[in-house]
This record gives sequence, structure tokens and C-alpha cells, in this order.
Amino acid sequence: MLTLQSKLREVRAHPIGSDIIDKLLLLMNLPSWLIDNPIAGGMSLNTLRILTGRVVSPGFFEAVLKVLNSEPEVPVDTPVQPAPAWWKEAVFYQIYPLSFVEGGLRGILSKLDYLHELGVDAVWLSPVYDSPGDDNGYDVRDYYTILPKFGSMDDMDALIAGLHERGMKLVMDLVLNHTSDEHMWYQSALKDKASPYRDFYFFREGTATPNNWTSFFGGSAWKRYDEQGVWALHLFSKKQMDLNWACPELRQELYKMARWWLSKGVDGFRLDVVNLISKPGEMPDGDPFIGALTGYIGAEHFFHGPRLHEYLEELRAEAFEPFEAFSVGETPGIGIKMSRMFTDVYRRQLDLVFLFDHLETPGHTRFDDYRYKATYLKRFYTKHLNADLGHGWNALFFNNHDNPRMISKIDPEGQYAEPLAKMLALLQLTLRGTPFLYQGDEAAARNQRFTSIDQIQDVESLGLYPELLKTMPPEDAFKRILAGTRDHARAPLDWAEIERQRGGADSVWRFYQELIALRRSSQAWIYGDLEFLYPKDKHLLCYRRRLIPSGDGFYVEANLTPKKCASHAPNGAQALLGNYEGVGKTRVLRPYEGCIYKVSQ
Ligand code: TEU
Repeated sequence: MLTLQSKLREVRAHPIGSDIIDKLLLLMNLPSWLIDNPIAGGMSLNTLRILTGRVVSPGFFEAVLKVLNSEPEVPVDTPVQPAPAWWKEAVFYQIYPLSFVEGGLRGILSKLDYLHELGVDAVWLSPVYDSPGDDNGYDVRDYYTILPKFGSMDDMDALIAGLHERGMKLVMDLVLNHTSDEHMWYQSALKDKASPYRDFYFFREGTATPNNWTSFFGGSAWKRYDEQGVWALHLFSKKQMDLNWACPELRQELYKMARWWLSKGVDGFRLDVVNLISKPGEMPDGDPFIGALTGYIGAEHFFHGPRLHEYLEELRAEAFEPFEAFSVGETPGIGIKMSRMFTDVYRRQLDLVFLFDHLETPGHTRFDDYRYKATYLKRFYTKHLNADLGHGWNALFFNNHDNPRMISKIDPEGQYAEPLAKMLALLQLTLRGTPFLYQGDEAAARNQRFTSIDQIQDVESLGLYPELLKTMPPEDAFKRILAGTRDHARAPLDWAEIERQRGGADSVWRFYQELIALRRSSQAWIYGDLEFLYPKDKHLLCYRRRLIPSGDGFYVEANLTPKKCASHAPNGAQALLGNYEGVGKTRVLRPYEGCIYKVSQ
């Protein structure tokens, strides 16, 4: 049990403590030696509290201690050889059904040969369930029905069969933290105090707002119903009502639903904001300092809630294990150490999680209008992929439906769009972990050129904009929206461009196809060691992948800058693949050039 008398070093040794410290350093863009030195390490939290009294709110340390002490059991530190699994070997492709192709599920079905040709093994399908579409399907009205706009359950069955015929897998998006306010459970619960679904949600009576928590999409996290005299919790939009996992009947309903999908042949799930599912019933206020720092008041109470691990174990045991289903958790706010707590095989919770710390550089959040320096990727990967994974595994991605396109963040003008897109692809398919491509990555899709708030559709941006207007002029508010809006990634795919690249010789599309084929040609890319080289070179990311005893060994280097840089490729290594012509012919790497070599061990 950690207390105010505990030393900073002891907090650092705790996985949650370590991740919280890293997160704070990242948010404030402070170097880690500030904390990781003997003087700071030997300081008690109490001393630290006195020293930081002017900046940090009085309840901050207690709030952090509470989260830390909620997790006494931490993973054992014994590295093992990773056990083989299909999802470690697969290349995933995320489909956002609203903008992937016209024709909903039938449209997707018509593109399966396309995906197969690219080399994709598994599809993660964003929600296609019945929904009013307030958050494009992440507001589920009925988990058992397909939204008519996307098709029917027969179309879904055809999609599952079509994928399986091609040896591919299907992972559905499962939203278990909330439902739409139009879900039958919610409608019944709201209207009738005695409803069997009343306890499925967080209703609170009284006139005052139950606490100070804010919604991820702006404003209070509580919605008022004057007629019923109640408040209801929604961490996301006003139509996404949080589910109360403390209610055993709710959990059983959710497990039953997951089993129903698995019995149809679905191979696994991507679990939406799954680290948020446990909330303390007493609904304490959030600490203002943590709120100001993270942008979300209350986060310390739900980003790792009191019964989170218990729920995840139960979900796995009751719903996933009978089907040997795969699970990848979307876990905003957690770091590398906590990811091990979720994915350690002995804890039987999740197979994989998504970490987001590489999507912005230190000191920045998504809505900051800034240029992303790709050299940060070296620091990020060296730390994250070097860290002992325990029994866990990594997910490798640069894009999804919630983020502007990475190549536009690094190079807004698009001068290096093609080499950059290829370089990111090269890293994604040769580092250690499971790659998740997002639709459009294969054709170097870039951000949109929105010019006015009227063109924005994303519920998050539309919620944030009025909040921003309270403190800044409309031009500045729009700049922030433009920097971070999720609409960039949600524009319809440009199939004409994709077809052009598919037919072209040196296209980004072809490069993806070659990389996927290369990855498949050697198990060293999957289960091999990863060793980072030349740590002092700030511009080049260099690493070796080796599988002992198969004999395969590879050297990869990537120039993370738009300037020419000297190569470190070993003499005599055989160049296999690169994102420029004449790969490995000179000792100079061009802007964002990346090369893969075969080396003897
Ligand atoms: O996203 C959750 C999440 O935390 C963010 O990435 C999210 O985009 C938000 O901007 C936080 O500021 C998941 C889904 O991926 C997202 O599309 C949904 O809107 C959200 O959950 C709610 O279901």
C-alpha cells in the first residue's frame, strides 16, 4: 500500500505510477531525469506536495494514491518467448464503414479481393450496428441489428463467410462503455424508476449536478432530465449514455451479446474505450489540477476504475474464452506499463491494447496547430518497444478514425507525402508488433482542406468549438478544430486514386503490398528479437530483427527527417526494399528514406 510517506521511486516502481509520471512529463514536455534522479527519487510524496503546493491542487496526491492502491497485483517480471498466435502474425486493416465504400456491407464484400490482393489478413470493422448515428455508430441503439443503411444480417453473414473463404478474419467493434440514449434499455430505464434496466445506467436524483466531471466531447458529463428530475452520466456525447458495469445483470447481457456475435463466426473484438468501464458509484468530484492538465475533469476516477481488471477477467472468461476470441482494447490515457497489466497472458484479460502516446509529440494535444517532428518516433519506439513486454504484445499503427492523418501532421504541405507514407509503412511492418492499417493508408491519404466550421460533422469537434469560443476569437478556434478534427480521417476514400496506385509500379500501394509480402516471408519479422542501434543518432531510426535459430537477420534504417543523412548500413548487407529508387546504392539517405537489408547474424 502506497501512502504520502512513500518515496517517488516507489511510485515509479508501480506500473500505474510509472505511467502517470510519464504522462505528466509528456503533457508538460519535461525531461524524465527531473524525476528519475536519486534526489527526487528519495523524496516522499508529502515533501513533494509541500514543494509543489502552489501549482498542484491539495487533493492531487491523494487522488493518484487512490488509483495506485486499487491495483495491488502487478504482472510478474519474467520475460518469456512469445507464444504463437494468428493475431500476432496477421496484418489488420480498419474499415470505417461510413466512408470506406458505397453500398455498406455489400460494398465491403465487393472489396474483399482487393484487401486480399493487398495482403491483409484481418479486418477490424468499426460499428455497423443499428444506431441514430450521433457518433457514427459508437452510439449503439441495438447490438443485434445492422443499421439498414449498411445492410442486413444476411449481408453480415455473407461478409463473415466471404472473409473466411479467403482465409481472413473479422474483428467487430464492440462498444461496451455506453449505449445510445435511444437503446431500449435506456428508454425503459429513464421512463420507469422500477424498470429492470434502471440500474444499467448512472441516474442520480437531486437538483445539483452530481459532480464536476466533464464530457470528452465538451461540457458537463451529466445530462439533465427536468421531467424525471434526474441526471444521467455520459462521458461522450449527450446521446451516449454510460453503462453501469457494477450491475451484474448488465454484464450478463453484454456477455450474452458478445457470445451471440462470436457464435456467428466473428473472430474477435476491438473494445471501445474499454479502460473506462469501471466507475466509483459514489461519483466523487475530479481533481481540478488533473482536469486542467489532461483536459478532462474526473479522469482519475474512471481511466482505471476500481473494478476494471475484475470486469475484464470476467468478460474474457465468460464471453471470449469459450470461442478463443481475440480482443484488442482501445485504452486512451494508459502507458506502456499499464498495457502489460492488461495484456499479460497470466492475467487473462486482453490480448492487445492500443497506446496513443506516439500520436502527438510531447507538450502537444491533438487540437494544437503544430508540426509533428518525426524524430520523436525514435524516442517513442526505443522506449516502448525496448521495454520488456512481459507476456504482452504491441499494436503498430499511425492512423485510425479518431485522428488526423499522420503524414499531414508531419508534413502539412504534402511535399514529402509519398516517401513519408512509405517510410511509415516500412516501420509499421518491420517493427515488433501487430500492424493495424487504417483505410487510405495504402494510398497515402492526407488531411482534408476544410475552410469553415460548417463543413465539420464530427460530434467531438462540434462540441468543442463553442467551448473554445468562450476563450478565443473564431479564427483561432477554427484553427484548433482544423488541426484536430476527426473528420480528416472520415472523408470518403478516393477509389480512383487507389486504383491508379494499384496499377502503378512504384506507388505507395505497391510498397505496402511488397512490405506485407516481405513480412510474411520470414518469422523473424513476427517473433524475432528487436534491437535498436545507434541510439545517439537523432535523425535515423536503426534496428535489427533476428530470429535465432532460423538464421534470418535483417537491418532496417529510416531517416526521420526531411534532410539528407549518412547511412549506418553494414558493409556488404544485401538491400531488399526501400522507398526510393536505387535502394542501398549510396551511403546517403534521402528525405524520409527507409531501407531494409538482409544481414548475416
Ligand atoms: O474513442 C475514444 C477516445 O478516447 C478518443 O480517441 C476519442 O476520439 C476522443 O476524441 C477523445 O477525445 C472511441 C472511438 O474510437 C471514438 O470514435 C468514439 O467517439 C468514442 O470512443 C466514443 O465511443
